[in-house]
Amino acid sequence: MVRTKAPLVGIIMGSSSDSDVMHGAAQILDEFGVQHEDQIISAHRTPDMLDKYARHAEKTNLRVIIAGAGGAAHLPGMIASHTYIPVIGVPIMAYSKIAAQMNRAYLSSFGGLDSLLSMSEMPTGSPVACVGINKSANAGIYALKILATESLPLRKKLMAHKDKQSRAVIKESKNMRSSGLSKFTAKRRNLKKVR
Ligand code: RP5
Repeated sequence: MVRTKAPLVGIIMGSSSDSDVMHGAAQILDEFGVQHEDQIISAHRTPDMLDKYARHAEKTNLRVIIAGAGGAAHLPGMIASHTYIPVIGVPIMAYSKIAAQMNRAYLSSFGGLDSLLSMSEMPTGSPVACVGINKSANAGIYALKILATESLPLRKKLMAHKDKQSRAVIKESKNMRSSGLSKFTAKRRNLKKVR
């Protein structure tokens, strides 16, 4: 475990409804023992908080900010325009359980593409590194990679993580080869049902 005392990563999101998706970033950082500070900051509902958060992030020496938002998703770009700290954006396919229960539209009209473009198409000057739609775990891994440029223990842990991924695929491939695709698929479906 690579335990850090102060938070190195800031995780922010536009709404509490983003938390289920953004949890993926926290999980991977927790797995690596990297502290993170999590907050809800809305670019359009709490615009005054953007600058304050950027100042706070610089003062507390956060190294990376992971910002998730759905819809027009200004949050990552606006935070990036307020600070030198690298920002990784997570486009969110907005999902509101409450709206769904009330039979109201609960998905963004463009299925997250609106948010992805809001982040990846930042005009020159305030870039946001953007992961795929709802791919918050990738944002976490990318943050770890940034941190690993200054931390040997973290670098070693990331390499071990990659090795683990490779071994898992090799094991699955061996199983598929020996059982054949039909049996392999049936077994996999059963496992899913048990889970
Ligand atoms: C964005 O609008 C948030 O990031 C969220 O993804 C989306 C919907 O927000 P709620 O209406 O669920 O608060 O600002």
